[in-house]
Amino acid sequence: MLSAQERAHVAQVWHLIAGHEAHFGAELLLRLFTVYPSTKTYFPHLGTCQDQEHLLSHGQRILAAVGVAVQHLDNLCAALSPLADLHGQVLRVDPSNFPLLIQCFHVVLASHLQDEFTVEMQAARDKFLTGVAVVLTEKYR
Ligand code: HNI
Repeated sequence: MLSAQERAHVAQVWHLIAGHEAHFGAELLLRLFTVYPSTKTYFPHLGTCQDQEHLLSHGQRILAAVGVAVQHLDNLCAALSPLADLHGQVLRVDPSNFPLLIQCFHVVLASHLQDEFTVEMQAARDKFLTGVAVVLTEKYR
C-alpha cells in the first residue's frame, strides 16, 4: 500500500514519462537485453537494431500498461488481470525477470530525468513497480 506521499511521487514521475512511452519503453527493453541477455530469449523477434520499430511498439505497450497501473493504484489486481493471465499462463516468463526489468527502468529514468529523479521518487517507484510485478506473477503455476 502506497502512502499519499508515495502516490504523489509515482504520479509525478508518470507525468514526466507521459507522451514519451514508446521511447522510454524501447530504451527499457534495449537496456534489459543488454544488461541481462537471458531476458532476450523471451523476445526472439525483438532486440536487434533492425527491430527498432518493434521495440518502439512493444515498449509503448509495456509503458501503456504501467500507465494503466498508475491510474488504478487501489485496484491493481483487477486492472492488470488480463496481463497477469498472459504472463503467468501463456508466456510463462520466469518471475525472477521482473526485478531485472524494474532495475533497468530505474536506470532509464535516472539517465533521462537526472536531478529531477529524487531518492524519494525512486523509492516510491520501486514500491509501485514491485506491486505491479507481484500482480503480474501471481497467476503462475
Ligand atoms: Ni511483458 C507482453 C507489460 C514484464 C515478457 N508485457 C506484454 C504486453 C504488455 C506487457 C502490456 C503486451 C500484452 C498484449 O499484447 O496483449 N510486461 C509488462 C509489464 C511488465 C512486464 C507492465 C513489468 C512491469 N514482460 C515482463 C518481463 C518479461 C516480459 C519481465 C520477460 C523478461 N511481455 C513479455 C513477452 C511478451 C510480453 C515475451 C509478449 C511479446 C510479444 O511480442 O507478443
